[in-house]
Amino acid sequence: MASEPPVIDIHTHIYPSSYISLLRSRTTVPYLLYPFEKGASPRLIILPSDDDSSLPPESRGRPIDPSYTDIGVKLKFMSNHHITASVISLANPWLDFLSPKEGPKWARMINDELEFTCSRDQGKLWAFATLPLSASPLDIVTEVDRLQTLPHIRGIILGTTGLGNGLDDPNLDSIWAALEEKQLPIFLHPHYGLPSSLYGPRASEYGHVLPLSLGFPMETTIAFTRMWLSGVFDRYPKLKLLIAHSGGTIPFLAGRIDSCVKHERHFPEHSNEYGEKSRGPERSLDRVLFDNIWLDAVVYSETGVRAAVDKVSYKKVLFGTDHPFFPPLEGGAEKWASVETNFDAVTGGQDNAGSRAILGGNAIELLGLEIN
Ligand code: 5CU
Repeated sequence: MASEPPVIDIHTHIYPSSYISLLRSRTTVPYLLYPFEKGASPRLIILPSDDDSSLPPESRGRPIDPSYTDIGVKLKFMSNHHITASVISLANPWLDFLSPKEGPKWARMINDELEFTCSRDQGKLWAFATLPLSASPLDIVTEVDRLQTLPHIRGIILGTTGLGNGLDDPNLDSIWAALEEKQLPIFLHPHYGLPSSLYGPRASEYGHVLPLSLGFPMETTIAFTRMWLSGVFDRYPKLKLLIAHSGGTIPFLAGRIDSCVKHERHFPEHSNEYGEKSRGPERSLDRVLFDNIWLDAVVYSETGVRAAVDKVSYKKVLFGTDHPFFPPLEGGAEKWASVETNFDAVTGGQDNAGSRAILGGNAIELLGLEIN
C-alpha cells in the first residue's frame, strides 16, 4: 500500500514550562489569573481586552489547560489528526514585554527548551525560535547567531511591533541582515490587533471574535505593508517571510495597496524591474509576494486558500492548525472542527498535487525538514 503523503503543521503553538513560570510570576498582562473557584483552570490573560476587571475572573481571557503546555498532549492531537510532524512556536505575546536586560536570558532559556523538546521526538517536532525583541539589536543578532547551534530550530517567530516601532524601523536592519544571511524564515504572527475603541462599547459581549477574526488579520496586513513600503525587501531581497492566517488580508488587498502606491505623488517615479515606470519600492508588490512571501493556510475557507495560492503560488502555501487555540467548546472531542475546516479548505479547493504540496511538501522544502 502506498504510504500517505506527509501532513506538516507549521502553525502550532506551545507555552513551554519556563514561559509558564514567567507568566505565573506576573500580575500585569500577560499573566495567569487563578479564579477563586476550587478546581477551576487558571485563565490566560494575554490580550489587553482580557484584563477587564469589570468581569468576574472566570470570564476573563480563556481557560488554559495542558494542551497549551504539555507536548504529550500536542503529540496526541497530532496523532488524532494524522499530522506527521509539527513546527512548534512560542505563543503570543512572546518576549515583547520583558525589560531589555531580561529578554536575552529568557530567549536562550525558551529556545533551549524548544530544542530539547524537539530532540526527544526526532523527525516529529521542529521549532521556530523566539527573539528577545526588547533587547538591543546586537543582543538580538547574538541570539540569531546562536540558533545555528540548535539543530531543530528552522526559523523564528516574530510579532508585528519589532523593537517597539513596527517592522519598517531602520533599527531592525542588522536583524533582517542576520536572518537573510542565515536563510532563517521569519514566521510573522499578530498579537496586538487594532485599537479596542474600534470594537465599540459592546465589545466584551462578543468575546474574542472581533480582535481575532478582524484585528489580527489587519494587524498582520499593516505590518507586512509597512515592511514592503519602507524597502525592507529591496535591501534584503533574499529574506523569507511566512505570514500567519494566509497573510491576514494581503491576498485580497494587494491590488488596492499597489494601486494606492502607484497614485501616490509622495513617491518619486522610477523604473521597476520590468523597465516600466513605477512608484514606491524598487521591487513591486507582486514580485515580493512571489519571491519572498510564504502564507499559511489557516484561513478556514476554500476561497481564502485559493486567494493565497493565486498570490504566491501553490508551492508557497503551508498547512497549519493554530493548536491549541480554537479547541471544540465541548471538551473530549478527538477531532477538532477548526482543524478539519482548514484541512478541507485545502483539499476541497486544490488538485491532488496542490493539496500534497500545501499539506506537507512545501513545509519540508522551505524548512528543510527530515521526516521519518
Ligand atoms: O488565531 C491565532 O493564531 C491565535 C493566537 O495565536 N493566539 C491567540 O491568543 N489567539 C488566537
